[in-house]
Amino acid sequence: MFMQPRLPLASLLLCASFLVGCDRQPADTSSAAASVPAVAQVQASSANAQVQPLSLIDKHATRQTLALYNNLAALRGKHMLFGHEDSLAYGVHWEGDLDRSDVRDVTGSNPALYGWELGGLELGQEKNLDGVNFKQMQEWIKAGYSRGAVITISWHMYSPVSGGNSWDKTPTVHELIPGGAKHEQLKTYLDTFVEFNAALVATDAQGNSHPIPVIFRPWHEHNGDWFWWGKGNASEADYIALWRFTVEYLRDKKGLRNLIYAYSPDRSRLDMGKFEEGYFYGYPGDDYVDVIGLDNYWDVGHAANTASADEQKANFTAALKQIASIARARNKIAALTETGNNKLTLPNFWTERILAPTLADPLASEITYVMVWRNANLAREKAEQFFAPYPGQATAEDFNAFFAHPFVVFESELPALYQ
Ligand code: BMA
Repeated sequence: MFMQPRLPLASLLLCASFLVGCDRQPADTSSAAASVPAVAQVQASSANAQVQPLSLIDKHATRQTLALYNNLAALRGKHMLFGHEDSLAYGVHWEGDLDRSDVRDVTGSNPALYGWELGGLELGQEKNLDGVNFKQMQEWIKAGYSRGAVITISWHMYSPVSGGNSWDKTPTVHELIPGGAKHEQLKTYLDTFVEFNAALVATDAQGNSHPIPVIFRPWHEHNGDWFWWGKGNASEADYIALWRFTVEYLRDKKGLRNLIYAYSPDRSRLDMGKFEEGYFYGYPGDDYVDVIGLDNYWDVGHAANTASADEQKANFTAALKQIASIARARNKIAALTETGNNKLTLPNFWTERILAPTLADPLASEITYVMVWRNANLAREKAEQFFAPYPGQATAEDFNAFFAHPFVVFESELPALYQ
């Protein structure tokens, strides 16, 4: 195991020009982290002078939140951040450590992006549906941010109508939207996040505190039929109303200024021949979305996908191209908001199924980040479920090759994303 020092952005961008063949030689680390140029500064240089700053749907977003968005945009085609859900909370063979990650156990670095999940917060539970203590989660979020990493949050919300979990298909959405019988309940549920978010505060070098930017990804995979907010369990109009209300409540009514809103349909229910038509099912509108996301487990060896590996790789590339193009047309960024091959059974998964098909096309490689899902703790959950390797796992070596590739950014190599 080894820890690489942060790579100053200038050298990242230099490496980036060719994507391959650029050795990860950490440049002069004697210059302190403070002197690492922000992407925004580099963007102002002649090489990127034509890049227009993007804007968020929250016109009053904090400086750091807007900087994150534009710095992610500036990485397009050059680098992709690697993320992992619940990375610091537990691993396949460990639990209880406060500063550990399966990703770091294998590569020496934490992921560049941390996914966290709120399911159960709305019920007043101390722990989320996967056993993560919310107070500790706040500490991990602060720690990740203090190291320069990115935070994203999803929410497998329980149904306020049936009391069942998010996979309970009881029609619920119509009752939650304005005018619905459970609308007030939705507000109290959202309030639990407002309170949770209030604790996500950091202090800058000048001693001023600010809220930690969060890529907020509610109501995901809505074009599938497995969640109560999904297709078939809610009408498209009601889904859109739910999304819009969520944004308006958090942004306009509660004044949260640190959120970047990510929209993420599921690839398994998208017909590649009619991608946009399917992708925009339930789209709440350009004024309600910042990240053009996609959850894609389908093209990376999903058990039910009978297509050949080559077809899957081609579709993986094509799907990334589609979302990158949708994002470009709307002056937004694209991201692979969830992906992974459960139990990592495919050889060379990282380089052959994620990296190569991403780099296969310049537009596809405009994806700003890729996040894999959680590594369930085997002893506690008594079921094998993991999407990142742990030491000794069959893809660990290939994961290190993925880590070592200049296109892929882990926490140890992050440029300054918040300036
Ligand atoms: C699913 C699985 C479940 C988990 C849920 C919410 O994809 O990982 O085990 O409870 O996400 O995190």
